[in-house]
Amino acid sequence: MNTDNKPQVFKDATDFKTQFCEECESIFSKTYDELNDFERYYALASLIAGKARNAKVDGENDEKQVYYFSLEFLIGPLLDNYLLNFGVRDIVKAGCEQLGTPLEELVACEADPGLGNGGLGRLAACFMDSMAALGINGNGNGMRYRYGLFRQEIEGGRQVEMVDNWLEHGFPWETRKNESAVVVQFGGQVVRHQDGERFWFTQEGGEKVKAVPYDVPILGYGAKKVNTLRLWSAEPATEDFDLDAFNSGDYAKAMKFRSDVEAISQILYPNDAGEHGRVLRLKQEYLFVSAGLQTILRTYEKKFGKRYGEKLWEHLGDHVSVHTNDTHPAMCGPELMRILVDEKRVDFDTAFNVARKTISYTNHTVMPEALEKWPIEVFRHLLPRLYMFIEEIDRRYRDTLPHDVEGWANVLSKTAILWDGQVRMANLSVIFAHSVNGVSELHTGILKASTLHEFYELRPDLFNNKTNGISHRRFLGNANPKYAKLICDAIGEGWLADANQLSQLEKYEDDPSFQEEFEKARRWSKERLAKYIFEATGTQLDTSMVFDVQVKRFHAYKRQLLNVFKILDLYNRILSDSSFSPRPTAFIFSGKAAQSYTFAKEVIRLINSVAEVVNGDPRVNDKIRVAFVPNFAVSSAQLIYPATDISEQISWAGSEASGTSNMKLMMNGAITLGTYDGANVEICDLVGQDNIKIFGLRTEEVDALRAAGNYWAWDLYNNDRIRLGRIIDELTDGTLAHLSGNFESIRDELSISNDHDLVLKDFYSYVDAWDELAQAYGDRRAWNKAAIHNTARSGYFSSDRTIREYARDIWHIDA
Ligand code: DL6
Repeated sequence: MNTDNKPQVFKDATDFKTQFCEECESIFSKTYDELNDFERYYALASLIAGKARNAKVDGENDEKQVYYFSLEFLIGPLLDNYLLNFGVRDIVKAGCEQLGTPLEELVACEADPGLGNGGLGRLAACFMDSMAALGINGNGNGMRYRYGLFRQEIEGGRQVEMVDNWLEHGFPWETRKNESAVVVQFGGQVVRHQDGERFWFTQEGGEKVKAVPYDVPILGYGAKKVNTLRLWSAEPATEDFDLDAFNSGDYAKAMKFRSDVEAISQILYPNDAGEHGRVLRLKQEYLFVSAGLQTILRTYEKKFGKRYGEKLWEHLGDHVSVHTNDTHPAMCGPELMRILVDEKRVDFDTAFNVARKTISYTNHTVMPEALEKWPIEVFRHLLPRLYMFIEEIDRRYRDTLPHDVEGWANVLSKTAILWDGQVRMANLSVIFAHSVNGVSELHTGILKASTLHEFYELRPDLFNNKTNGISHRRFLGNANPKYAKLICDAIGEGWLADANQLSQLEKYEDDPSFQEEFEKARRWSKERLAKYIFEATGTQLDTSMVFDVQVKRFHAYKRQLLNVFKILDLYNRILSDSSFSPRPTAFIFSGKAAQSYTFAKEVIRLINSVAEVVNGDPRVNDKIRVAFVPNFAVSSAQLIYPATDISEQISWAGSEASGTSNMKLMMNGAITLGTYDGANVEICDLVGQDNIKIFGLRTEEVDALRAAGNYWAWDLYNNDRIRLGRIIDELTDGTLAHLSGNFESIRDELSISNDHDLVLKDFYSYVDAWDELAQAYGDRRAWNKAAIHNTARSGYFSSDRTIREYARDIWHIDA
């Protein structure tokens, strides 16, 4: 695939081979032939990274700079994506072929940096891709974790966490920028100074940390724009160490300071591991916020200092947008004020107004337990000067909250920043933002109606929705090469730049030859995945089966358990009723559970135990198979999405903010089996009821059920000992125990929580919906029509659309 107006990176395959071989020699001082595959990959990536860095950059324009602050950027492998964006994939593929190593083999050598937990981090990476594609000055600001999220292995069915040493062999895409390092200060005391009328504060003592940036070029599609993702690493600010300890031979003690500082950028925290109170996490948050803002202000001052003179800082928000991805960068508001007041001598009120004009905030969760809070004592001790700003803003907020507001005391208790000994980061984010958005229509509605309701009543103008999107270039263009080619052959390549053009596929939905090619592409992707799964797990999948996929983080609300219950139900029914013949299906799971999330880890063990039973039982294994693909990551996701027939999106209604695997899968032509939750609702609106399968309680029904307080989950167990009750019994009766024991804790959780996640409640509706959908697979023509229709309607879910909306409504720039 080539792009219009692409810069000439390689004239042809011969030119590519010459440059590639030269790069091999310059990096390794060896010829191409003497290198192994990894070294060849490394040389190719270095060549492409160099071209990305040197690509003609129009970054020096005067247009607004957007800084996207996110503690996670799940960027995935970059090589194949950059070849697509440069428009040289075909040339490079041909050149590699001629040299004797297929491009796919080199691409497979690339490390997959685990710098994110899941949806939130991947969203940030998709946004970087779209900002560059749309020509927006989009700068990513995040952390360069030495170790990514753990690497997941499965032993005896259990998840085992291993270190993700993604930097082990170097990362050819990054450049360390020593000259751009800044100092970030922790701890110490605040000292008041006075000179006549004027007084000011400084933070003395404590710990000084050097934040060193590593820059990754972000190449936009068509290579017209190269932005930067800046990732910060923590190092000691001075080479000081405990000389006495060193001289007396206690090297460990002498180096302790260094390792304490370096620990700040050592690991990424799992997002549901009960991080509250962990000082290291708070340090990470402050480090990337402070370092990012210091850099932004330095760049801005240099560029606009002369133009605006004394009014310089009042114009910050005209030229800079700071977008905060969830609450992890919530300290942007007070930190911006601190720098403006303490270092730039801006008065307090002006600084607050500048901060609010500059900063915007996206909320990504409605789960109350996921709303971040920090104990005041921990916070004040670590960030004493910053805390003073928070306290003062909180005081002023309380003072100005109108006393005639209905339910004043309740409103204050919900919206104040400081409450009950805690700093509430969501409230801090809202109070410092000129825009607060949710990530799907349903989610934004829930924010307004409940999670942030009191804020919404006070300031409805702040709130808006920005339904998430995904990079269609990566998740269809790169991930699904056969289908992407088919699409290009049918409608041209314009859809890569403009995903709305996918709608042109509608005229092919019923076309028998297009359908036939679609089936071939799907079969190829299924075979590719089956091979990968066999090599990773030893599980053999028959590609004529329906591939039914649930891939995402493991969390109770996402209800992987409901899916397992369905599989057990099928298993039991096949064994007890010889006339029962479900559509042959391979159930594929993948995803990680946070290390400390016992329930989620038990569900992983359950899936693997069920897989062991089902796959090993010849009475059923031609009808159902189960596979758990270890170590879910962007790279394995790109193999799974294109091979999927049924996309499982089964969180209970009102729990998933948006979901993005639902979009990636429907874009690849999978049919969604889902609840009316998150962005499923919008998928349903776009594809129509005939091309999606919705089941289960709706949000209003969930709310009503919880409000009524008369749901007794165990009645369902008692009333049906044949199907639902039997499955629950099987958790503890030894049926599934031979891999690594029974599942008492899952049964207990269902009972003690009274089925909080409505697994039992939605069970029948779910199983019936699955049955109908799987049977529909038999009508190949109708199925393929629906699948192609899903792709045709998926243009809306390109992150290009989402970013255009952010640009227009929040950052106020043309894109
Ligand atoms: O907005 C991206 C992504 C959504 O698609 C998911 O629905 C949502 O669960 C996820 N949220 C988070 C935040 N978690 N916490 N805390 O990852 O964001």
